[in-house]
Parts: sequence; C-alpha cells; structure tokens
Amino acid sequence: MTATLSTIYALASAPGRAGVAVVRLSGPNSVAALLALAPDLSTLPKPRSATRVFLYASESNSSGDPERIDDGLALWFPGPNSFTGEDVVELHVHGGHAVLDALMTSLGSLPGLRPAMPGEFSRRAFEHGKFDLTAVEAIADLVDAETSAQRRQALAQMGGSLAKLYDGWRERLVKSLAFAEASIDFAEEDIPDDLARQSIEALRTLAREITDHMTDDGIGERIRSGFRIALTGAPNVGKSSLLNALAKRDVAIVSDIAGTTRDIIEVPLDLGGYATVLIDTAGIRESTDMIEQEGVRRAQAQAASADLQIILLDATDTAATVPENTDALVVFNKADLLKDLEDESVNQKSLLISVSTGRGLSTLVTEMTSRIAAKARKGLSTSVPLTRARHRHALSECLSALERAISGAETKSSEEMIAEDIRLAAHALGRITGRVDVEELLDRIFRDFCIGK
Ligand SMILES: Nc1nc2c(ncn2[C@@H]2O[C@H](COP(=O)(O)OP(=O)(O)OP(=O)(O)O)[C@@H](O)[C@H]2O)c(=O)[nH]1
Ligand SMILES: [Mg+2]
Repeated sequence: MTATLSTIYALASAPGRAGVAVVRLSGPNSVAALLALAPDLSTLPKPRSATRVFLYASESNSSGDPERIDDGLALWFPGPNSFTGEDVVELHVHGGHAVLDALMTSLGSLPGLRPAMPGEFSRRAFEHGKFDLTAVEAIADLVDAETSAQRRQALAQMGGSLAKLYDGWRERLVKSLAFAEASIDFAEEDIPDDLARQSIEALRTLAREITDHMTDDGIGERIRSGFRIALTGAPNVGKSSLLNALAKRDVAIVSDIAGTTRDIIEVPLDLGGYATVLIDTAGIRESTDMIEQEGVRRAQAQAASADLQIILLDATDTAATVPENTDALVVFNKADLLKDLEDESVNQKSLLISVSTGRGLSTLVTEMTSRIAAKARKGLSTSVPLTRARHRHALSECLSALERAISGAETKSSEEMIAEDIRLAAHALGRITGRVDVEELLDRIFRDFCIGK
C-alpha cells in the first residue's frame, strides 16, 4: 500500500449553480481542515451523521473579523470506513459560484491540502483495497450512464459481479499452478495418473468457460457505448430526413438533390433503455465523384459492422429492388406519395412509413427497439457480460496461455513450461481486477530487501 500524505479536496457535485454543492476531502488532514473552517465546532462531529456548520474563510475580512462563507452541513467518515479508506469529510454547501470560490480558496490555503487530480478519490479507494479495478471502472460507467441498461450493468459490476467471476477463475488457476509445481518437485511416478488427468480436465473446463464468456457478440461493450444502427439505401429515399425525425433535431442536411450526405453522421438515441447510435450514411449508387465514392465506401463499411441495418426504400419507386433473406430491417418511406391504398400492400414483411407525415414512425421505433432488445438479451443469457476492451484483451492473453498449458500437458512437455503458462494465465486475469500488479509490486519491493531487514 502506498503512503498517501497529502489531503485532497474537490467539488464532488456538478459545477454550476445548484441548490446544494458537495465538496469532498480525503486524507490525514481532512478533520483538521474541517475544524479550521468551522471554528464553532467545539468537538469532532459524530461520525457519519450530518452536523450543521458555519464555515468561515481562513483569512479574515478587511475589518479583521472572521468572514463567514456559508451555513451548511458537514459529514465525517473516519478511515478506514470511508469511500477512499482514508479520513473523509464532506461539506454540503449552497451551490453558488461565490460560496464555492471562497470555500475552495480557503481549503487551498490550509496546510497539507491540495486540489484532487482527476480520478484521485477512486484511485485512493483502489489503493486502499476498497474496490478492485472493475468496480472502479463501474463507478465511472455509473456516473456516465444515460440509459437504464447502462445503469443496471454498471451497478452489477460495481457490486462485484465481474470481480467475482475473474477472481474465481484466477483461484482455480492458482490451484492448478500449485499442482503443476508439485509435479516439478516430485518424480513423475509419484503423481497418480488420474490426478494429472483431472488437472488437465480442470484447465480445459476453465478454457471453455472463458471462451463462452468471450463469445458474446460484444453485448456488454455495446450496452456501455451504444448499439450501432446504420441507415442505408439509395440516394434521396429520405435517410437523413428519418435520422432528423428520430433524433427530433435537425442534425443532417436534407435536400432533393441525390447524393446530399457524404460523411457519416451519428446521433445517440435511447431505445427502450438501450443506448444506441443512429448512423446516417451516403446513399449507395455508382458515382464518378471521388468524394461521393468515399462516402459510399464508408456507408457500406458502417452497414457491415452495424448491430442493426435499416434499408430504406422509396415506396413510389417501382424499380426498387427489395432485398430478400436479409437480417436488415426493410422500410419503405414516402407513403404519403402513394396514390391509393392498393399501392400500400407493397410488401407484407416491410414497414411503410412517411417521414413527412410521421405515419408509421412509432411502429418503426417499436420494431427497432425489439430487435436491439432481442440482441441484448441473447448476449446477456451468458452470465455476467464482458464490458470493456481492456478486459477482453487480458482475457484473450489468459486464454492463449491456458491453451499452451493444456497442449503442453497433453503432449507431456516440461512441467516447468506448463507451470509458467499457468502463471501467465493467472497474471492476465489478475491484471483485470488489479490484484496481480499489486502482488508483483510487493514481490519486487521485498526481493530488494536483505533477509533480516
Ligand atoms: N413526400 C415525401 N418526401 C420525403 C419524405 N422523406 C423525405 N422526403 C424528401 O426526400 C428528399 C430526400 O431526402 P433526404 O433525407 O435528403 O434523403 P437521403 O436518403 O438522405 O439522400 P442522400 O443523402 O442523397 O442519400 C428531400 O427532399 C426530403 O424532403 C417523405 O416521407 N415524403
Ligand atoms: Mg442524406
């Protein structure tokens, strides 16, 4: 554990005018700072309960009297039972610029105090073993969460769902490692055959569980960053008009000139609690214009990588080819231009809408939502979702080390090599939760010590 000497402070609530603002302090001088700012307090406030305090500036005013800053509340969380594990003080004051300016200036002038760096409170919490790295990441996700699915996922992860999974796997690896190391120390004939077989089987089972966890279509990551929905189709069918209608904002340029959109335009959209990104693309057609060609190339790339592709067609265009056997959602636009109802039975399986009149838009949104929800449910049926590229990367390192260990064991290669691969696999898992690096650090520190020191 690192010794943290300075006491940090920061505005914990959002900047700007507000009824109440929360300023948080963490470190050994937190309580001294509170007593310095609230001289009326004759004793320390009761831990973890709100106490009314008059806060004064650390410098007196021009007439030499103490300058009162605000009438607020203070909460004291003695370490280690606090968010960071250190002594923490929270000041609840009125959320105005003048109050906060005066409070921040006073805090800055107190001995041993300095403003916190970004993420420093969470960092201290991690360093004091309050949270593992996945929980710290989940706190950031929860703060950023804009949809209910994001919130639910972040809360579960903050509660330790991922840490439990990865730590459990790591524990099983360490057990296998102990067995492999025992095999190094004892002659081969001392290890019963079925025990060796059981040990390989245990590694195989673990490799399968990790593979299953990783083949999830990236759903957890999608829930965090948004499912991608690409709007594609020929020029002029109304893709940009539809994007604007769904976003309820005038984001993309709309015109009756075919080939208006060239760049990829993205807007966030909350579909039934799922964060999505709606993507407008260039109309797909043969073109000699270099810029439009690039737009078409990008449109096709977006369509290929999207979680859901919407193919928009012009309902009045009798020559339009309706794609068959596609996973895409096929939608006909400009229903308002159809002459009679018979025309409207274009295709039973497709949706008929009119961006101009708003007809069919709510049915379209319902259909989009149910497709995204089905996709999310499919991915989430496998236990706890993987939520970050950082975790995925470490997991694939773990898996390749594990596979090397398994094939090493199958071909009866050296026990040292097998043990080394298992150790690498365990380290890769430990990096996700942040447990291994801490151990490594301690190992390094103690290696440099002479025995007896
Ligand atoms: N009548 C009618 N016109 C529409 C409808 N939706 C869009 N339009 C018109 O169709 C024209 C083309 O619309 P855009 O949204 O720019 O079409 P786009 O598919 O983005 O076209 P590109 O960017 O060129 O690929 C514009 O003049 C729109 O006003 C509709 O539902 N009914
Ligand atoms: Mg367009």
